[in-house]
Amino acid sequence: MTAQSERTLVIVKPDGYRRGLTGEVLRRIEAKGYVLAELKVATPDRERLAKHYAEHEGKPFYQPLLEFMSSGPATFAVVEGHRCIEGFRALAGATDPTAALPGTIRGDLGRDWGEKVQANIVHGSDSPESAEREIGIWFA
Ligand code: IDP
Ligand code: MG
Repeated sequence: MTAQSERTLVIVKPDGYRRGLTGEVLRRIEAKGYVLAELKVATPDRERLAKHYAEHEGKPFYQPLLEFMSSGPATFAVVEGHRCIEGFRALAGATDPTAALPGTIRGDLGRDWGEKVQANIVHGSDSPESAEREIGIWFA
C-alpha cells in the first residue's frame, strides 16, 4: 500500500453471491482502478457478524440482517486505492436499492424483494476507522 492509499472492506453479500454477481462487482472495482489486495469466499458466522454490525444492534432490521448475512457464502475483499472508501461507497450507491441511482451497483442490480432486510448486494466500509476494524474482523 502506498502512502497515499487507503483500504476498505468490501463484502459481496449472500444475495449477490447467490445471484452470480460476484464477478460483476469485482469487475466494477477493478474497472474503477482499485486493487484487490485480498479475496476470499466464506459463509459469515454470527459471532463476527455481531461485531461487524455492532452499531445496528437493537434496530428493527438487526436480527433479519444477521439472518440474511449468515444465509450462505459471501465474498470478502480488501480493496486498495487512493480515496477508495468514499469511491466504493459511490460505486455501491444508496443503501435502499430501489432508491439507489442507476449506474451504481445497488441501483443497477438491486431491488426491494419485500423482505425485512434490504438485500443490497454489497457492503463497503464507511470510514478509515471502520475499514481497519472490519478488516481485522474478517481477515484476522
Ligand atoms: P450501508 O450498508 O449502506 O452502510 P447501513 O445503514 O450501515 O447501510 O446498514 C447496514 C445494512 O443493514 C444495509 O446495507 C442493509 O442491508 C441493512 N439495512 C439498513 N437499513 C435498513 C432498513 O431500514 N431496513 C432494512 N434493512 C436495512
Ligand atoms: Mg454501513
